Amino acid sequence: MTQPLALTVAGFDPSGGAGILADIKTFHSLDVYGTAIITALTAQNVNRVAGVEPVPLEFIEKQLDLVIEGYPIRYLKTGMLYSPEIVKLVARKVDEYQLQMVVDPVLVAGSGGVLATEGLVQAIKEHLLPQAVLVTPNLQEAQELSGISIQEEEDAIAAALKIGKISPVVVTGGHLQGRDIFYHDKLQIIEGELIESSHTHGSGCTYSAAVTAYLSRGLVLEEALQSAAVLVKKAILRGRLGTLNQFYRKNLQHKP
Ligand code: PXL
Repeated sequence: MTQPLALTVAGFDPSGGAGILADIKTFHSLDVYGTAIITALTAQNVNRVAGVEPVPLEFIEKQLDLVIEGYPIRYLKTGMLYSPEIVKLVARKVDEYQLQMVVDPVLVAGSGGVLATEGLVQAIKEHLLPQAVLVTPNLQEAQELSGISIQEEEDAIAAALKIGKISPVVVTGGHLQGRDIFYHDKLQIIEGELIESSHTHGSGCTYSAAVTAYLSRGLVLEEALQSAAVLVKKAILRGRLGTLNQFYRKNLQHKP
């Protein structure tokens, strides 16, 4: 079998825990060849975001065209897209090249630093979600996308049902006893356990990258979600420096 490929379109977090670096480490650990397009540079560590420099739109487009011209990419994931303009560009390219897209609707960093500009949530809903094979909000992102305030599991289910009208969705566990709520035609609870850890910076990126990698390896959506949840749990347990540790090729044991 030739090595599967995937593309991430996301921001650069120099701390190495989240963003493009987390995505590429995760792809690599699952033996998926990773390609990457940076939407914005950030200056941050696990405690704070000190700056964001978006890449010019025309240059993002040029990179996308060249990667897709050079490689048979079928699956991509999006992370920090930062502005409605970048969202619209990615949506146009996904349509043009008929790509299968997993959307991680990144709005803020683990530290609370803002990674989005005005109108991002609306642009994601309008332009990206109708084309997505999956959207992977955490509780806060699910709240923003649905407009439903989430205090307990019932609220997260209501948010999943609402977002699920536009795209298959998994609302990731975090604070809901570690369970993930998946809605695609029907509701499914993906059991997990809540892990108390301070090494969670980048867990959303790693999860959505793992789902994308498993899909590119040929798993169906539900299997990809289950496998990604197991991987992220292990990565959190092995965390270092306030971030996850994707433990590279040792992850090959997760390979189906
Ligand atoms: O985890 C969300 C995220 C995504 N993308 C970038 C980030 C972060 C969190 O810090 O820095 C670039």
